[in-house]
Amino acid sequence: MQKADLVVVANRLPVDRVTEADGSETWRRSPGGLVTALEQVMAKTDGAWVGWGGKADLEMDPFEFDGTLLVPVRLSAQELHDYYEGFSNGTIWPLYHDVIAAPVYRRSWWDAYVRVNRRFAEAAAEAAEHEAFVWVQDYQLQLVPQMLRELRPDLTIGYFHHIPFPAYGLYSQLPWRRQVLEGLLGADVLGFQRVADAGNFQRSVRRIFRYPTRASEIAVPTPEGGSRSVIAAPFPISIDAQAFIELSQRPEVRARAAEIREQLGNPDKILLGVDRLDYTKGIRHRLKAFGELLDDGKVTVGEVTLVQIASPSRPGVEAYQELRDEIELTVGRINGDYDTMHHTAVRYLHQGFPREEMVALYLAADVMLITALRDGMNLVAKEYVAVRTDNRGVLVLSEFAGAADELNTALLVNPHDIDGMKEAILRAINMPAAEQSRRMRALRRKVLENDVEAWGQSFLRAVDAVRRKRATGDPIPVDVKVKPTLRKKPRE
Ligand code: GDG
Repeated sequence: MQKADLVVVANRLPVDRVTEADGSETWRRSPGGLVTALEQVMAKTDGAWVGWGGKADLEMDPFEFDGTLLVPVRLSAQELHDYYEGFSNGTIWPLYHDVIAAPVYRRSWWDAYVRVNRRFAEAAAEAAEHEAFVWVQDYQLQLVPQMLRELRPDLTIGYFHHIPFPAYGLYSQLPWRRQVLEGLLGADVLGFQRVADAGNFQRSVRRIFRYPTRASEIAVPTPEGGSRSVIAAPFPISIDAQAFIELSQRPEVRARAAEIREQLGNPDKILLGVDRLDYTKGIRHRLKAFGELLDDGKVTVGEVTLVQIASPSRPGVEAYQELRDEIELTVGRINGDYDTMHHTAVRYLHQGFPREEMVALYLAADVMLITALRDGMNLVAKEYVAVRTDNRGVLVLSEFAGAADELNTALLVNPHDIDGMKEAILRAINMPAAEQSRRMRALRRKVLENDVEAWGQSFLRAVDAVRRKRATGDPIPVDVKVKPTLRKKPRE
């Protein structure tokens, strides 16, 4: 097999298997944010991507796609149940999102997680050139860094954590808390979304292992009796802002935005929510606030419509099935009480859409509602801001989304405070154009400056610094050690 200088390891390959009209099966680039985020990094070098192909028991040799070597990892249906739906999405996801839902601790899930992580590590070890850089992505693969280091000590290893890292008081619930930290500490650079996530991680390392830390540098003992520098720092992820702007300028997308308004019966104000159907996103809290505003007569159907896109997610996990039922019951009640023949209170769509349609929705929406109870970053917030080139529109943003650290001129809300959220929604609906513009300008500046390319570059700069230190003993520069990309103070 050909070897790569840069290997990305992620739960999923960046492609989806699709059936053509003639019945044949091919691959198509998947629309996900991670794909676009890493595309630019991959384009510059001989890259390989290790991941699951999206179908149980798919046994396939590595193959080339758009200049990248794709290395499929085989997972059985049972492994998907235990490693993916079980340990990743039934244990780690709720625990790391501050136990919004109760995490389930099951030893058979953990065993599968270890086994599958080893398989990913072995595939990455196989694909990597001598002294290559391997970039592991996210919570499904927390053990891969250390497993990989044992297999291939010559590699430089990065890990990016897309979701929050919880405070020690919660993290310590995890029966395998030592093993998971050991797994992560196999990396040279650990990237988190927020200052607070990197801080929580470091505190867990100090509490459990007592390893010394200085700014973002952790001294991890080596088997030889020395120590190794690991950087654990915030690198807030972003979007390809220019690509979103470009889409938003297309005449057909703009025409579609106007058509959406028309089809909704030309309400004065359109509120929009776009989320994977997930209990972390605060969809129920948002509906509660909106429903009460209708009850109070503060908003009227026909004048205001809420469009809620809830893209289908993790249908095999029980908590998601229950959430879907609850949301659909609530939407049904609100609409039953308030709809007219001409207008709906909530236009709810449990569907996925092409990116063009998403951008048209962002353009059509006067107010974007992001009310996550906990969210690593929330790219939807950044996408909405990027396409508002006329500086109009209002972003209502939960302070519990990582994006709030940067996008602090949004209307920040605590989604648990329903009255506060109602006030913010009313304020957004009635905000004068000059204030919209002032806030949106500041938001757009942040998103355009800190785009996904800047994110990738700042991570790779930290990787280079660790490499240099290893090769020449040069100390890690201060700008890498201390909050590499965020300029403002942390908000705990
Ligand atoms: C995780 C973390 C972190 C959604 N529905 C459709 C669609 N989307 C796109 C959005 C956006 C992406 O999916 C969702 O990203 P988010 O960041 O909002 O949320 P998660 O999926 O939970 O992502 C999160 C992220 O990783 C990155 O690190 O920010 O905190 O939870 O790009 O536009 N795209 C299309 N159709 C849909 O129906 N085309």
